[in-house]
Amino acid sequence: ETLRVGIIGTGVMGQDHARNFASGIAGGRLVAVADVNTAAASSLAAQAGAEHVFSSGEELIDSGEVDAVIIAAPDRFHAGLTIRAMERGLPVLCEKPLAPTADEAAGVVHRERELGESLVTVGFMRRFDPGYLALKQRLVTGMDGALLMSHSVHRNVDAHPDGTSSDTITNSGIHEIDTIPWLAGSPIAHVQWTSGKGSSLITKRLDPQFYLMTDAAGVLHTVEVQVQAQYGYDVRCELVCETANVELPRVPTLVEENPVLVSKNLTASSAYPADWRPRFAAAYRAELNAWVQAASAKQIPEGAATATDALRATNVANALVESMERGGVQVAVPAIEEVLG
Ligand code: ISE
Repeated sequence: ETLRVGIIGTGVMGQDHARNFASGIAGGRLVAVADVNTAAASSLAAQAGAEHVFSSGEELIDSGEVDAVIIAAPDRFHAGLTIRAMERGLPVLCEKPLAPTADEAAGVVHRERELGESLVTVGFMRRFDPGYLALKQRLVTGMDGALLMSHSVHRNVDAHPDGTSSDTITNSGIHEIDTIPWLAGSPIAHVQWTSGKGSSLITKRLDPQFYLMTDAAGVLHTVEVQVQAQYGYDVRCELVCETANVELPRVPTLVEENPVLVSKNLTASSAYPADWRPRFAAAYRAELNAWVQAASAKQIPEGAATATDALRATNVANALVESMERGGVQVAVPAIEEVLG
């Protein structure tokens, strides 16, 4: 039986998931789209062949027309919509982050525990990226000795215009914050935020930012996040192990539309993607396929981020925000049991 899916939100990610459904996802069909901007919802629904249009996420969730929901509304609506879908017994794929604050994310985990059913998958798609998966598989074998350090770089072409310095952490850096402990197999225990000279091209946030994070095993992880890098979408990750150094290939070679390096006129060149969609296209497709399969059985895909994983990530992100607000002091990450109260 085909899973009837509804998408809430018609921004970049709502559109991207709809496009993936239109190109065929086994076992699932997009049947409904919701957005307060009903014109945008109607036009996406028409493009994707979805028959129902709603002017709010709540109406879509309550409609009885969907078996499962993708939440791609702005971050501040994620937790409330997720709880509503859970209460209706609908499996959810909520875009990251589950919430900008650990308190809101904890609210979702509380409700999930009360309801006694885990129906929430959080869209940390890097967990489905072939490159990150290969890093993880290699670490698990132990063939390179112990992990000693990791270095990550996360650069966007330009930032969401209204974003703040905290949003850089809770919306962008949150990817590394989720991926690093997933790779290392150890939770982040201490964090420290720092920055130096900022770009004059962006006024609302400090950019770039730099994070030092230590996991429970004492491994040091460095993260640079720059949301106004201009030159291209660029995500790097390097693992420093005892007997080897393992890293993701540089981005241009991974862009599906332009997988070659061209040398011409005394110049070597290759295209960077303008944003995350081409870079993580394979990850998004794999994530959606796995989620549709799992949601049909009211499950969460193996390896995907659960609500508790997402709470853990937001909890670390909030500790980084605290470090930033306190002038870059080191902050101990509170245990999530503490946050859950
Ligand atoms: C965006 O929401 C994403 O999730 C992208 O992967 C990330 O690179 C970007 O910084 C975020 O704003």
